[in-house]
Amino acid sequence: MGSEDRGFDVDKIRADFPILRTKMNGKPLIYLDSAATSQKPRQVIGSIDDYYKNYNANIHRGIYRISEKATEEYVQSKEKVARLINASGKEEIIYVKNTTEAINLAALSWGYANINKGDHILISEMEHHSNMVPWMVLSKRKGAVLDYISLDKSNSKLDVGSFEKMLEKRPKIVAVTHVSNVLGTINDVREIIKKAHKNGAMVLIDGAQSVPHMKINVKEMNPDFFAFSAHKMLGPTGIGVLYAKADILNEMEPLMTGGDMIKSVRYNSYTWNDLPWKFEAGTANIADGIAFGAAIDYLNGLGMERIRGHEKRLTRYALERLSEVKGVKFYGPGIKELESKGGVVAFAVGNIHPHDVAQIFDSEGIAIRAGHHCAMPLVTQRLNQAALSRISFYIYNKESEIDAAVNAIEKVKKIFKMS
Ligand code: C6P
Repeated sequence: MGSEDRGFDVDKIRADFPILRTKMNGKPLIYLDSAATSQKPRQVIGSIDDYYKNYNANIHRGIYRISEKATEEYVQSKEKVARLINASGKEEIIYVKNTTEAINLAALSWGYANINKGDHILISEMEHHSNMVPWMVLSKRKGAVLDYISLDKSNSKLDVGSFEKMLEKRPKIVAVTHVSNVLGTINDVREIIKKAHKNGAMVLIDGAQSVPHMKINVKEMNPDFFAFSAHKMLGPTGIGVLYAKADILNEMEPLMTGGDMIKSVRYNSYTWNDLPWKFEAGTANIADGIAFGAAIDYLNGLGMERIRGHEKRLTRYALERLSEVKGVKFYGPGIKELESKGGVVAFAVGNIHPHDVAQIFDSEGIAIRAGHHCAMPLVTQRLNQAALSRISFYIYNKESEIDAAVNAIEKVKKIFKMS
C-alpha cells in the first residue's frame, strides 16, 4: 500500500500525535474513530499552549502588543480557512462551535426569515441529526413541509430520480451532506447544487465529513452555505465554520447580539459590525480559533489530495479484508465504488449487538464507534438495524491497524460462538 505514495510517511505523521503512543486497556491504542473526532498533532496542542503561555489577551480590544498578536493570529486562522476551501475571503468564514451550530445558524437566521407556511424544505434520508433536526423544527414552527431525497435500492446512494421529483415541489432550500458519516457515501454535491439552483432553491452542504478528508473548492462547488467542524480535521473542539456567500450573510440577521458584533451603539440605535464579526457576539473562542489555523497548516503540509489518496487505499484494504470475514455485512458503497466512498466503513457482525462488538474491540485497545451514529432514521428506519459498528480512518492510520480490527472481529465471533 505504502508503495503507491512513498511520500506519504505514516510513521512520520504518527510521531506527531502523542496519544498514539498511549495504551488503552494495556494495549497500544488503535484509533479507528476519526469520523467522531480526529486526534491532534503536537503542533495544534502546542499552538493552544503557546497562546495561553505567551500572548493570552482578548482580541479586537487591546491597544497593546499581546492583544494585537492574538487578534492577528485569530484573523489569520480565518484567512487560512478561507484559502483551504477557496472562499472569497475571511468575510465569508463565520466561526461557531461546530457543524451543528453552523447549520442551526443558517436554519434559525436565514430559514426563519425566508421559510413560510406551505414552503418545502428538502433534505435526504442519510442526514446526520445535525442536518435534520434543525429543519424538522423549522418546518414545524413555520408550517413548512419537510421532504426527503430517498436512498436508491442499494441503500448506499441518493436516488437521483427521487431528488428530481422532489425538486418539482420547488423547495426553498436543499440541505444535504457531502459525505455520509455512516455509509461513507460521497454525494455528487456539484450536480445536486446545480440542479437545485436551476429550480430556484438555496443549498446548504454539511461538510463535516468531507473538509477533513478532501480538497474543497466552494467556488466550483457553489453552495450557498457550507458547514464543518475543526475537531474532525486535527483542530480543537469548540470551533467550527459556517461558510456562506457574503451577499447572503449581509442579508441575514445575527442570532446572538452584544459585544464585538456591533459597529456602533446609541441608546436608541445600533449598527452591525462588518462581516464576519457581525455573527460573532462576545469574546471569541480565541485559543481554539488560532489552533485551528495550526491544524490547517498541518493538513496543507501533507496536501489534501494525498490525504484522500491515503484514505482511499485504506478503505480499499478494509473492504477487501472485511469481505473475507464470513458473517460480516458492510454498508454503503462497495469496493467497486471507491470514488464515491470516504474513509468510513459501517458494518454488522451477524446478529451480535454492535455494543458488544465495540466492547471486545476496546479490550484489544481498538477504539471504534457503535450505535446509530446520530443518524437514527437512516440506521433504524432505512437500514433496519438497531445499531451498527463503524471504523473510520485518517492520516495516521495504517494497514496493520485494519488487520488488528479484522482479528478483533474474529475474536468477537469466537466469543459469541459464531461460525
Ligand atoms: N458526526 C460521528 O461520529 P459536530 O458534532 O457538530 O461537530 O458535527 C455534527 C455532524 C454533522 N454532520 C455529519 C455528517 C457528522 O458526521 C457530524 C458528526 C460524528 O459521526 C459525531 S455524532
